[in-house]
Amino acid sequence: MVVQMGKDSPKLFRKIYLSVGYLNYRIGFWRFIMLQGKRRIIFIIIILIFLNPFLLYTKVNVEATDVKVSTIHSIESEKPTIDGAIDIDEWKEAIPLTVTFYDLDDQSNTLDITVYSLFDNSYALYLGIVIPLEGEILDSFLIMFKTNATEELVKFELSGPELGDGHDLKYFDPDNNSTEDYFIKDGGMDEDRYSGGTDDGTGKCTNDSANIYIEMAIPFNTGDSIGCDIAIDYGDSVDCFLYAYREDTIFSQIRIDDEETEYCELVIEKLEAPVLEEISPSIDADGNVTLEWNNIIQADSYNIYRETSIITDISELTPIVNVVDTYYDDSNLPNNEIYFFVITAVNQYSESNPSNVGYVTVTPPPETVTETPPPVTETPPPETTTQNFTLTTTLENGIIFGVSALSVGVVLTVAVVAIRRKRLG
Ligand SMILES: [Ca+2]
Ligand SMILES: [Ca+2]
Ligand SMILES: [Ca+2]
Repeated sequence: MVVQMGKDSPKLFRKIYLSVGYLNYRIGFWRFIMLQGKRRIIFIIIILIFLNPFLLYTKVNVEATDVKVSTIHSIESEKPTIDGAIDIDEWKEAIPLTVTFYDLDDQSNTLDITVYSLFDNSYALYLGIVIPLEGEILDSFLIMFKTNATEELVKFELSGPELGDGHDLKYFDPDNNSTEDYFIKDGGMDEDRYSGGTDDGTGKCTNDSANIYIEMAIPFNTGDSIGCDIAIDYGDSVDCFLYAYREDTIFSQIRIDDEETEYCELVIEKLEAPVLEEISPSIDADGNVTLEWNNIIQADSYNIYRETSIITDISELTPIVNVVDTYYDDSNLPNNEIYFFVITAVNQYSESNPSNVGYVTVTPPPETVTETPPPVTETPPPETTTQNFTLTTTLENGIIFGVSALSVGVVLTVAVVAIRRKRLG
């Protein structure tokens, strides 16, 4: 079932059909194939004339018209009660963001709404919306999430802006005081539950004389592959485009004069997991090791987990210690074990995913044999003398050598050889 948005004002988001020029182009193409020579050239000219609207059509489709203007920081918190009352206590962690809406017909007429966002550990996203009423009645509030990466949030067609196909859309209806789950199909809104999907998300509103207050809860991931729902996780972000019908006025993030669409990036600000540095040395001899990791901006402290088997899940583990610094000296670890460590970042609301696993082997150093070194006897260097003197010796054959003291060893050897030769002879 395709539903037109607003009461009876479908002019903004009505389905556009292909231009006449485009159809002419398609027909002309086949004719062109069958033509020859001069008639073909004439036909090219005719086709170019007909193509003109098509070229315009193409041009407006390829231009980037989505412009990010702000970030909705979704903060981890306790779950707010979705009753339409934006209670200060339940939304105290949220960071209020002002989003400017522009009257589609008179862009100088703007409306500033306030957006809050939280999430909790049940994988649900919460939105708090405050829309000034200024004496009027809100007909609907809509938030469209970009769930088709290849489609712009809003396209500017010849007939005007049109929602991009395949995006998830949560529609808040004050009359029924409920949220309905849609997606964009052929430029129109199609309800998930009528297209084989499931109706996901809840919402409630209250109002006073000044504002309407809306609270919505949206699952991170519905598993609904037909209704084009968001599928996000901690740390993810998703682009979204907001708009509202207040009485007969369409207020949206569309900048009609510039053919642009402002949008917000919504970030699920889950605490980032620290990165544990490699433990050095990886074989430790004294059982004292130092762990170091990076600083996580939103963390108040860090949990340290240590096990003697590899850590794949910390849900059943108890940290050995919680520290505020980005290092820890673990000491007196018993010998002959491998120790595995992971670190998590912690703040008031949450604990990050575990870091990478660091490990160290603690083993005593090999026994050292204490050998007694031999006594060192220092021999004083021989005195060198420069005084020459003559050694005279008388050998058996009567040869007399006269040598200097510096060459006496050589000469004595020569002398012995001489004696042996004499005996052999
Ligand atoms: Ca509430
Ligand atoms: Ca759905
Ligand atoms: Ca949907």
